[in-house]
Amino acid sequence: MKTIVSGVQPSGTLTLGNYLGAIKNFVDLQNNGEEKELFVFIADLHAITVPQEPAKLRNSIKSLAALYIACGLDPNVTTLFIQSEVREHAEMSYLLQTITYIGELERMTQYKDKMKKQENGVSSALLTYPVLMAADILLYNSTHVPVGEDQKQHLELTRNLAERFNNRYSDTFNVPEPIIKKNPQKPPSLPL
Ligand code: LTN
Repeated sequence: MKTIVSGVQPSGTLTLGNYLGAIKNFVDLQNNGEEKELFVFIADLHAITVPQEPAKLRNSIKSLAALYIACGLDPNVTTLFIQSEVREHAEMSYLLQTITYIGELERMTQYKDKMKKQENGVSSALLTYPVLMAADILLYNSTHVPVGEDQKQHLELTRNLAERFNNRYSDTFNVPEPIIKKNPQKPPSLPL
C-alpha cells in the first residue's frame, strides 16, 4: 500500500498558486480511489528557518488549516496535522543530520538563492532545512511524495539519506519516489 506524505509552509499569504501547485494535487490523490495512507501537514518548523512574527505565523497556520479543509481535504480520510506538534520531526531531523555532509547542503540551489536574499545573516536551520524535510518524509516510511519541481533536489537528498542510513546501520527506511506533476497549472505571473 502507498504511504504518501506532503506539506505546505504556512508563510505569507495563501494564493491560487498554493492551491494549484500543491493542495489540489493532495485532494486529487485523496479522492483517486486507490487504497493508500495520506498524511498532509502544515510545515511550520520549515517556516521558521527565516525570521517570522509569532502572531502572524499563528494566523497563517490557522488559515492554511482552513484552506486544506475548504479545498476538500477530509480529516476523516487524510491525516492532517501541524508539524511542530509532532516532536519526532525535529528529533528525526537531528539524527539525519549526523549522516548529512555540509557540502551536500551547501550545494542545494534553494539554499543558495535564499541565502543571497537574507540581509542579516542566515540561520543554520536554513542550511539544514532539507534534512528536516527528509525527516518529515522518512518518519512515516513514505513510498511517495507529491512535490513541485522546485523540491526535486530535496527529494533526491532524502533518497540519498535513506540509502546511506540503510547501508551504514540497518535496513530502516523506505526510499521514497517523488510524484512530480509535469506542466503544473500556474496562474499567470504568480511564482509557485
Ligand atoms: N519544502 C516544501 C514543504 C515541505 C514538504 C515536506 C513537502 C516541507 N516538508 C515534506 C513534501 C514533503 C516546500 O517548500 N514546498
